[in-house]
Amino acid sequence: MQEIMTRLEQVDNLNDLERLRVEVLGKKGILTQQFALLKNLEGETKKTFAKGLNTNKEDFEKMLESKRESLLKAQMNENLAKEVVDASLFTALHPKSNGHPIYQTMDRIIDFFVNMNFSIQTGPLVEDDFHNFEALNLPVFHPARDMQDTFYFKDSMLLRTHTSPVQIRTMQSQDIPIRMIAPGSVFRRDYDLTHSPMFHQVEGLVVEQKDKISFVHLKYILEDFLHYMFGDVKIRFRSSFFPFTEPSAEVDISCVFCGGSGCRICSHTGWLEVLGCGIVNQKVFDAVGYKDVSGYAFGLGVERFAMLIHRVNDLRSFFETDLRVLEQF
Ligand code: 2U9
Repeated sequence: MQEIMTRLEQVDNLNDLERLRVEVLGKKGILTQQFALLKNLEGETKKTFAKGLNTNKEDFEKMLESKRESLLKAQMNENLAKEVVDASLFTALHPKSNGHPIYQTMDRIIDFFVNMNFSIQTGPLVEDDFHNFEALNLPVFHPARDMQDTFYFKDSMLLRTHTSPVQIRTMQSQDIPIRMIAPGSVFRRDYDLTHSPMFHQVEGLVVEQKDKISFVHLKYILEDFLHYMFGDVKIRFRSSFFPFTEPSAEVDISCVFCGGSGCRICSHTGWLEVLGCGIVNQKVFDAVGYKDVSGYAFGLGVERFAMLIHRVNDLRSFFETDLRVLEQF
């Protein structure tokens, strides 16, 4: 028995432990065979022998169990060491993102208007003809519809070509005063250095009682906004035309590349166009059932802003998801 206990002590894996258990306690095991001998004995001899055997069995089983436990523990530790996860590895290989340059720009634009007490409104990307065109004074045969090439679905639904339908929906569901911006993606059939079929706009709308809004309010907020975005630039308002505003203007800043002296990027004019705006056309208010109100509106393309801020000359580099490009922002 001493020899068995010594061997048990030396076992260093679970397989050998099970083999030794069978060798001792199995059907033909050493102890099992000794227990079988009891039937040939009688009286005191049998009692003494049985007692000795039981003690041996108990000792063996006790030690077997504690050995099994320590071997299991060792094996678990070994497995844990092999499966260890280095939680610092991911961050080391993937530095924290600054966010996509388009969204960085969009966030900065939104920050300005939120500080100016504008609310943020959103709406569906798939729109109907009324909200995207009709209500904005672009009726079915209006030539202005040709200004934008539109993605149409079979059932006369379309991908919104501007975020303006959000303003229409907001006016349909809320009363004045309205003081909102609509940031989001829009879709037009266009693709070149400065046009992408999907791009982002931020449009704004302020509506109050009749005669409470004039071009001065619009001019003040847009000048403040453009200085916030581009720093110390010159700003000029140029008369223009949009079906949804009357009067309308386009807004230029002095060229951020040449400082206004004229270069290839500003076509030697010294000016860059960055915004469109105007006093909301009365026909738009008629379409949503607003009476005795006045308002101003503006719109801008976020990609154009990001290109000017980061001095990128091909807008497609924003959408090619090339980390070597995106990591530079
Ligand atoms: C309502 C009433 C008026 C939004 C406006 C512009 C002028 C404009 C362009 C800028 C660059 C579109 O992304 S771009 O190509 N936008 O020039 N947008 S006024 O006027 C509205 C909108 C909604 C109900």
